[in-house]
Formats: sequence, structure tokens, C-alpha cells
Amino acid sequence: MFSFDLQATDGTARTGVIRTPRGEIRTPAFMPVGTAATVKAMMPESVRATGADILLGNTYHLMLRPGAERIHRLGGLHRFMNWDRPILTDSGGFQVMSLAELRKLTEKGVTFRSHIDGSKHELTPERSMEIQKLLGSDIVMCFDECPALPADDARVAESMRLSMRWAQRSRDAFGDRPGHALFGIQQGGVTRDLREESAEALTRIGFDGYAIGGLAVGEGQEAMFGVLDYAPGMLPEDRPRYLMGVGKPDDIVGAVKRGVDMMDCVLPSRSGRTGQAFTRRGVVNIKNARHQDDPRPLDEQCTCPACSNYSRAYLHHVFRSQEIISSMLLTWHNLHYFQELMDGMRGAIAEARFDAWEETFHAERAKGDI
Ligand code: PRF
Ligand code: ZN
Repeated sequence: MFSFDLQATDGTARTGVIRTPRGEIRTPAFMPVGTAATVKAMMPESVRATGADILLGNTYHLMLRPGAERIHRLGGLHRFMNWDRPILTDSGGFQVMSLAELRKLTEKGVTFRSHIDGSKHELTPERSMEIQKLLGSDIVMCFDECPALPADDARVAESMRLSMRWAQRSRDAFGDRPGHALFGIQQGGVTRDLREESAEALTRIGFDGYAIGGLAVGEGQEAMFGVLDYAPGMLPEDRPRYLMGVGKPDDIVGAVKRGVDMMDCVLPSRSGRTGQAFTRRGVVNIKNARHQDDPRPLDEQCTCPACSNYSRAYLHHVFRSQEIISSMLLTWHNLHYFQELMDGMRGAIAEARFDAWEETFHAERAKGDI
């Protein structure tokens, strides 16, 4: 009921399909972030129209507001937000460490105060599994913890080993739920031995998929690619590999090249609200005055509504005027761009021409905006 079929490889890059009772996920897959039961500024049918097969939701935000039990009473997260395709939920530990106040970390879990109203809460592996079940998540993430980098090896090792004990507790609490998947999360910073130890611990427990966590937390692209040169190869070949919280288009391309199957990032949606558009030619800042008389679309080759029906001058105007349609159009364009990027890579891997595809990707960006 949950399966992963690897269909083709090209070097270390892979393409395939994850099958779930709520639909198929073509890989490599990009998951738009729907933190608070919405991909901000987008209707769910519009998110689907950009090409998304799966969304990401957040345990941390939803437990605080509107509450997991409430969402469960209202029929689960899919029904609540009107998205009937697969949803992956993050487990909350990472968000607690980056967003919550007065955090206290123990062997049992983490206590913290809400960043919204200061109320006191506790998250443990067991409670995170319970919340993700109440939400009705299709792909559940283990409860883990991750230090910001740079951090010394002893701190990274201690944190990784705690996350591996939590991974076992997550597995035990999750139980057997046909049609629903549980993913382990590899930690270990940028230290090869720790990544190896983490991969072995997770593989011994056994998961439906494996995430690479603890990257894109301040180490820089070169160090991240350094880890991705070996980390995916430490994880079972026949299971999906998910790089958490990545990233910019060139990060995504580099990760797929190195064997990553799934990614998520707020970048396309968040940037859509701050006037940054991702195009084949790189990033365009729509607030720049050079667009104010420009009748051309953002990208004449893009088929999204923003590029089909509006000029740069209009997009500039509505951004400057803080009109809501600005966020809607730029978010749609950015999500469309990210999904086209994934589709291009899937096609290139299937036809064993990833290197040529990648060369064109970089050459187009080097030309700069029109
Ligand atoms: N763990 C979890 N969620 C995450 C991360 C992690 O390490 C990251 C790191 N890039 C983003 N989101 N559970
Ligand atoms: Zn567009």
C-alpha cells in the first residue's frame, strides 16, 4: 500500500515513483510547504496545477494552532485544508529548536513555550507520532533534534545519538499502519563517521524511507554537497531519500545529482511574498524600478498564469502597492518554476542525459535576467 519503484538511474541520480493510497509521487519530488494547513497565497487546486504531488505540513505549528485533536475531530488535515493527495508532516523537534521559546531538552523529549502565545507544551517521540496520526499524515517523520552548524563533534555526536534513540521510540510508537509510511532521519552534521553511525542505526531499526537531516543549517553549499557526496549512498537503495529543508534551485539540482529523491523548502512560496521570482535566468527582484515600464512577461517561456497574462510592469505595480494578487501570482510562478525544474530532471534521468541537462541549467542562469 506504500511502495517505492525506482525506474531509472543516471550516475547517482534517480527517478521513480512512490505509491500511496492517496496518489503517486513522482521522484525526484519537490514538496511545497503548507505549514499552517495552507500553502500561503494559494488555493490547493492551484498548488496541484503547478504540478505538486505532495505537500509538507508541520506538527509544531498545527499542534499549537488550531490543535491536532481539533483537526482530527474535523476529519483530519486533508479534509480540513481540502488537499486529498499525499501529505508529509515534519515531526516538530526541528521547529521547536528554531522557533519556540524557553526550550528544555531532555532524554524524554522537549518542553517549550509557544512562539504564538507563550503557552507551555511538551513534545516527545510518542506525542509527535500521536499528533501526526491525528492529522492523518501519509508520510510521518521521526522525532529528531539537530544542532545548528558549526558545532563541535562531541555536541553533534551526542545530539545524533539522542535522535537515534528517539528514532527507535518513534518506530515503536508508530506501530503498524498500512498505507502510512514512517521515515527515519539521519543526523551527524558534516562528520562522515557520525553520518555512517546514524545510517546504520536507522537501517537496523528499519523505515519506509530515509531523510537526510541536519543540513542547510549554516554549513554552506560546498560543505552540504561534501556530505551529499557520501550520505545518500549510506541509505538503503530501494527506499526514498529525502533531503529536509532544501533549498535554492542550484542546491536542489546538486542534491538530485547526488541521489536525493525528495525535498521541501519554503523558498518558492516565501520569496513569492517578498517579490523574488525564480526564473531560468536566475532570481528577479520584481520591486526593482527597472521593471516599471516593462511590458514583457517575467519569463516568456513560462506557462504559469503570472507569465501568461501579466507584464513585469503589472507585477511590479501590484508588489509596490502591496496588493494581495502580488503574492498569489509570484507564489504561483515560483512553485511552477520549481515543479518544472523537477520535471526536467525526471525526464533527463529517465533518458540518461542528466549531465547535459545540468549544463544547460547552469548556462542559462549564467546569462542573467533578460
Ligand atoms: N530534522 C527535521 N526537520 C528538518 C530538518 C531536520 O534536520 C531540517 C534540516 N535542514 C529541516 N527540517 N525533523
Ligand atoms: Zn511564470
